[in-house]
Amino acid sequence: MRVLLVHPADFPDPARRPPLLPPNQAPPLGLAYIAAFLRQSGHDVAIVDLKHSPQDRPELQASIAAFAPDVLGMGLYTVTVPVAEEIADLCRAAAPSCFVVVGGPHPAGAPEDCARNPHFDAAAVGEGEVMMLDLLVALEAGGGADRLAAVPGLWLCRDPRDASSELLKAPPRGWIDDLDSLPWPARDLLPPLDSYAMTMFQYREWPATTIYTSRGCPYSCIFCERREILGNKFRVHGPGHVVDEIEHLQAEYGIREIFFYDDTFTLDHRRVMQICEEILRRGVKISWNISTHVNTVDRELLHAMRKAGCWQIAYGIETGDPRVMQDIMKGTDVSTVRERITWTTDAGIEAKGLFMIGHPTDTPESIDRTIEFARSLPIASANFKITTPFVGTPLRDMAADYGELAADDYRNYMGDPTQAVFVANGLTHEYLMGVQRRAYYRFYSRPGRLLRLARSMAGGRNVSKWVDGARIMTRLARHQAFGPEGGVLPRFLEFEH
Ligand code: B12
Ligand code: SF4
Repeated sequence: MRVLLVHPADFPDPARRPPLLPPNQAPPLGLAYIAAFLRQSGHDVAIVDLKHSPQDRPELQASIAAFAPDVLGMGLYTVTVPVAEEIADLCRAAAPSCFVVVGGPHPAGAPEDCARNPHFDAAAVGEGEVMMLDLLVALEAGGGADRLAAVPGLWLCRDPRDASSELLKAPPRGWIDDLDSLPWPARDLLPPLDSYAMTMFQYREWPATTIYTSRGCPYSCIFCERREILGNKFRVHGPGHVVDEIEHLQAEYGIREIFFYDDTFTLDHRRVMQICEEILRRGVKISWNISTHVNTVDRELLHAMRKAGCWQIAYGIETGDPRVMQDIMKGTDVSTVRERITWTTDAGIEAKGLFMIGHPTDTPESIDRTIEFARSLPIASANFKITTPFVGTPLRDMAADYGELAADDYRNYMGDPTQAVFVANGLTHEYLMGVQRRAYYRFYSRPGRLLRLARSMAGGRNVSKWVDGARIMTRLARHQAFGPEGGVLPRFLEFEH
């Protein structure tokens, strides 16, 4: 069958001001994994990454018509639901018999919402590789609501265009245990990897790209949707497979830096030690950085990681207030955070702090504590996100009891303080906007940190990073002087992940 996988993003809007920074793009690895798996079974697959390569409506409709897909699969975020509805309609106009299925973060948290959406034929809950293959087999056998509803993980309405018709829920799909049985993501179906913009804080060497070496997270942070998306059972690619993938990326794409996008890369200490040993044993020269939870690192591991090329760890810290830390069930405490970050910098690795503002039990005082805690830590960089209650999270269920939840417009799920979806009792939109700016100014007002920021912009041996840095500084200066918002530093520093 002919399968078109689309990573939706807003259509180009000439009236909208270009962002200060190119948005973090990062290849859609989930779609690339699905594509590789389907291709292995003989299906004809293409990927359109609209986040990377925007197309306007007529252009997209023409490319869909040219490919003539039997199935359109889209990976949906909450914020991309409205545009995905438009894409589904364009697809029907171009290829009327095409079956439209949506999967990824939003359907994982809100399966009924997506299954009842008359723009889509079905919603997929869980990992897409085997599920899509099962779906293609069911469609090849003639489709029909009952046959499709036997595909584990699939939700649909008996009449897909009638939201009030019977909702059919297939049994849940189990998680893929043996990740090494999956082929590498079909990066060859994506635009060239070195044309993907990453934020300059995510790499030291260029070209850089992302790898996902584990799935699932056993922690229970109330704001996080990861468990709905990939489960709470931690599953991994083996060390040999990970280093093979690094070597493959070096050989095929000239990659010199890897960002391990795993949620908790260091959860399995032994595996990470083995990855480091394998990198050294094979003499692989690669610069890399990761994200993880503070509890999962120790001194030995950090030293081994440094030796194998790791230069930065982004830690989800979320708050500096001990009470809020408990309320959000982060599974750690502020003294452990400080200890592990000190160990990290002692090992010669830079630490980055990921914080959130506007937790349900946040107050102006607890937010001040977060800002001061961030300032006091030996971290080189930080970001301060506005808390967003995604559907499917415990936070979403409790949000209305703790503040004002304006949840209806999915376009607002960008974490932008001007359109905050959730404002905790005692806070306001204006306060959130002001305090986020203050957080950035306070954090970066230390000369050492400003210097580090300037160093990030300077590219070392990377000419493209120098060019980017210069362009951004020019834009910053222009906006700072003439822009309507005044302080644009926060917007500039609010990298995406
Ligand atoms: C990498 C990443 C990005 C990248 C790449 C996006 C991509 N599509 O891969 C970039 C930087 C572009 C990005 C941007 C944003 N992101 Co992001 N991102 C992630 C991150 C860290 C990892 C995703 C990943 O690669 N996973 C690994 C692969 C293997 O898994 P997967 O993508 O989930 O895919 C599997 C299944 O979900 C499923 N599946 C996925 N798609 C489909 C489609 C079909 C048809 C089927 C059947 C199955 C299926 O099968 C796949 C393989 O098993 C996640 C966190 C997380 N762990 O999920 C956040 C996350 C997905 N992002 C999030 C958000 C909010 C955003 C932004 C809105 C941030 C912002 N403020 O700008 C933007 C919006 C993007 C846009 N399109 O406009 C949220 C989404 C929550 C939600 N419900 O909306 C997450 C969950 C982080 C969070 N806050 O908790 N992101
Ligand atoms: S540790 Fe990270 S990935 Fe795991 S539940 Fe918490 S925020 Fe989500």
